[in-house]
Formats: sequence, structure tokens, C-alpha cells
Amino acid sequence: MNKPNVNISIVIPLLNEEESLVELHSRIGEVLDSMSRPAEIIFIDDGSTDNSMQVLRNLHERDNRIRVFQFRKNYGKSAALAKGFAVARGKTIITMDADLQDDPGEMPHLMARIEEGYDLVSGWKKERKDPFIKRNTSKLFNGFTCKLTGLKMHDINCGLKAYRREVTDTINVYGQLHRFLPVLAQWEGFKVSEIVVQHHARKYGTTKFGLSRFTAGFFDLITVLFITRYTKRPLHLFGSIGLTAFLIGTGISAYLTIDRLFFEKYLSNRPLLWLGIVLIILGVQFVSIGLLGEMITESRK
Ligand SMILES: Nc1nc2c(ncn2[C@@H]2O[C@H](COP(=O)(O)OP(=O)(O)O)[C@@H](O)[C@H]2O)c(=O)[nH]1
Ligand SMILES: [Mg+2]
Repeated sequence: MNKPNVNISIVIPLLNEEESLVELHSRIGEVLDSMSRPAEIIFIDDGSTDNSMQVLRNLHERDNRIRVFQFRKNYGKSAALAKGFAVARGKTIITMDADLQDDPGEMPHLMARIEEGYDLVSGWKKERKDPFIKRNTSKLFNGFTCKLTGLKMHDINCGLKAYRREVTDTINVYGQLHRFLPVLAQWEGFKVSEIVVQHHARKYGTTKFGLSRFTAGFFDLITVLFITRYTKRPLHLFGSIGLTAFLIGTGISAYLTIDRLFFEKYLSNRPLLWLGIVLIILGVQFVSIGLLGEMITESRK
């Protein structure tokens, strides 16, 4: 099969967006025509239970730039993006939400920034058209993540992003890590930038991420911190927690031992004894986990 010469791959993960797809496709089509670059539009249907797949099939018949992939069941946005990245053939990959909240008209601006020499350009929904709670929790999340990771951005999880191919080939998106792609990219040494983009209110359908996004986001932040800071040296993290617990436990036990031996104080009614024992055991366990981590890292080299 001869490889088509594709310059831009647009990757769109979606779940139950039947009402938006036709309009989205025609808006993307208009913008692509004005950009006159060879492009492909990759839709990844992540186990939709509405008519999305039928709508995509119809679009595919009319436009040969479209490629459609379907998951048997819902695997999540990260898995869908990973699939899109794996099959994309373009030099630049642009991702976009399917719900018409992201504006395809921003694609030329993203491309311009990539051509300035950046590896990943992310949209910044400066004027966000989302409900109050979401706007503010998201602000908190962004501020917190930036503080912990050293990234200087306002809007980490915007669906609209452009990547140089090398970035998508390098970073590994799984679980719910799609929220942290700029963090992972920066960690790999890529140049990350952001531009202000237009954002629209949701026109059709409903949001797919409910309250669970908040707890999930928190755990993912821990994962990301762990991956970016400590995977290469797990003993540094587990070892320091373990050593601290062990030393405090030993201190408590030493104090109780002196009390018992020299001051005849009995230990049967002293809850502190338990704390000392627990801390020593925990300490040894943490150090052992760290050592196991080191062995796993070493054997994967
Ligand atoms: N692949 C995939 N896409 C999803 C999933 N949930 C949402 N999406 C898509 O991700 C984009 C953003 O989702 P949306 O519900 O609008 O989230 P919000 O804008 O943050 O409220 C839309 O294009 C959705 O269709 C999912 O489980 N899997
Ligand atoms: Mg949305």
C-alpha cells in the first residue's frame, strides 16, 4: 500500500456525540480547505451507545480524508488518544474534542506556533464556557499541578492541542493520563507552549465526565508526579518515607525501653508502644518496597 502524504492528522476521541459530528466535520473541512495541506481526520469511537458510529460511516463515504476506529467498549479518553497517536500518519497531530466546544478555526494558529519551533502547543480556554463549579475546580487543579510539576501553563487539559510527531511517538498515554500530556512532554524535554483559544458552550449532548473526574484527577496527579520524578529512583521516595518512620519508631521504642529498665514503668497500658512497633514495621516495609522498585527499574534497563 503506498503511504499517502499526510501533513496534519486530526485526532478526535469521542463518546456518544451523534448530534455534533456532522457540524464538526464540516467546520474542520472548511478550515482544512483554507489551510491547503494534505490532512486526515481520525475519529476514535470509544464504545458509543448512540448513533455516532453510523454518522461516522456516512461521513467516511463522503470524505476520503476520514478514518474511523471503533472500540468494542468504553476504554476511556486516554486509550482513544493513544490509538489515534499510533495510527496517525501526519507530521503534526492535532487533537480536538468532538462536542464542538473546541473551535477548529484555531488549527492554523496552533500550526503557526508549532512552526515557530515548539513541540507541543496547547489551547488555553481563557474565557471558558463551562459551568461555575467546573471552571473553578479546573483552575485549582491547573494551579496545583503547575506548582508541583514546575510547568508554566494556565490550562493543561484543553482538548485542543498540536503535537510534533516525535512527542506522540515518545509519550505513553494510558489510564487517565490524557489530563497531563503537557507535563509528560515537558518531562521528556520537549518544548511546550500554549495559545489562547476560543471556547464554546456545549451545544448538544451532555458532559461525559461527572464528579468522579475530581477524585480520579487527584490520583492521576500522584501517578504523574511519581512517573516523572521517581520511576528512575524509587528508593529515594520509599526509602526516605521508610527511614523517617523507622527512626521515629526506634526513638519511641528506645524511650520506652529506658522507662521500663531504669524507671520500672510497665508498658502494658502504654499505647505509644504500639505506635513504635507499627512505625518500625512500616519503615522496614517501605525501604523494602523501594529496593524492589530499584530491582524492577534495573532489570528493565
Ligand atoms: N474516547 C473517549 N472520549 C471521551 C470519553 N468521554 C468523553 N470523551 C470525549 O472527550 C471530549 C470531551 O468530553 P466532554 O464530556 O465534553 O468533557 P468536558 O468538556 O470536560 O465536560 C468529547 O469529545 C467527548 O466525546 C471517553 O470515555 N472516551
Ligand atoms: Mg466538552
